[in-house]
Amino acid sequence: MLGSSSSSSKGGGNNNCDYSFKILLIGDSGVGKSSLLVTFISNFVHDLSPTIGVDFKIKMVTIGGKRLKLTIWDTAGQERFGTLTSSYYRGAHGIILVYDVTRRETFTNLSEVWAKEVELYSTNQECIKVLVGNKVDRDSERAVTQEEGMALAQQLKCSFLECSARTRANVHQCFKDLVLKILEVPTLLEKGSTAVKKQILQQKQVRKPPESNTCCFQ
Ligand SMILES: Nc1nc2c(ncn2[C@@H]2O[C@H](COP(=O)(O)OP(=O)(O)OP(=O)(O)O)[C@@H](O)[C@H]2O)c(=O)[nH]1
Ligand SMILES: [Mg+2]
Repeated sequence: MLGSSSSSSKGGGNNNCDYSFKILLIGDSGVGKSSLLVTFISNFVHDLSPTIGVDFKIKMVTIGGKRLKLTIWDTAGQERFGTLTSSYYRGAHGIILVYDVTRRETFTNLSEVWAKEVELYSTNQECIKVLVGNKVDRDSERAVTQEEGMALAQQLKCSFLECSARTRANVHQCFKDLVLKILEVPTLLEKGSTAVKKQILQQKQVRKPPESNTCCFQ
């Protein structure tokens, strides 16, 4: 179960956690990526302006006795950011692919644009993906059925959830499912382990040649 959690915005080191996971939100502009993030971080629902560039927020959660630091990256759906694209995806442990259930093109773009980008740039082969249909509170305007969402999730080999950042329905569930799945994958766990990262850092420091004052122009 997703235990007691506290949230903070930018910053925060890795010292107080067992694992540090990088999670990405992707999808077309206006599907509700930033709204989902704000709802998850602060339970606060309000109208947001389109994201400019890339933003991230940090949330600390305790799950199964492990302290986790989630760094959740949010990017503007309307602009591509060229050379930055690969660094956005690099090292991600989990990716949330979001579409708007009332706008069909946001659903087709997930398979035609976003999923291809994930394949191209994702560096963790076993990275966990969740497909999320947002804005289910506007059910009368629905343009994508739940069955279609489930079929795409099967095709993309990921889990599927419908939610609403407006009513908060299923928002926590979506992040919780993702984190629980990440915790089941040993290679992702190892990559997210702060203890392993500290060890690697220490080994690097040991290997560093001692500083010398002697002149080498001899
Ligand atoms: N009715 C409803 N409106 C929502 C929901 N989620 C987001 N919105 C609204 O949809 C609009 C776009 O939401 P954002 O969170 O800014 O969308 P985004 O995906 O971050 O967009 P970009 O930053 O441009 O990529 C805002 O007016 C939100 O208030 C939802 O679940 N239901
Ligand atoms: Mg946004």
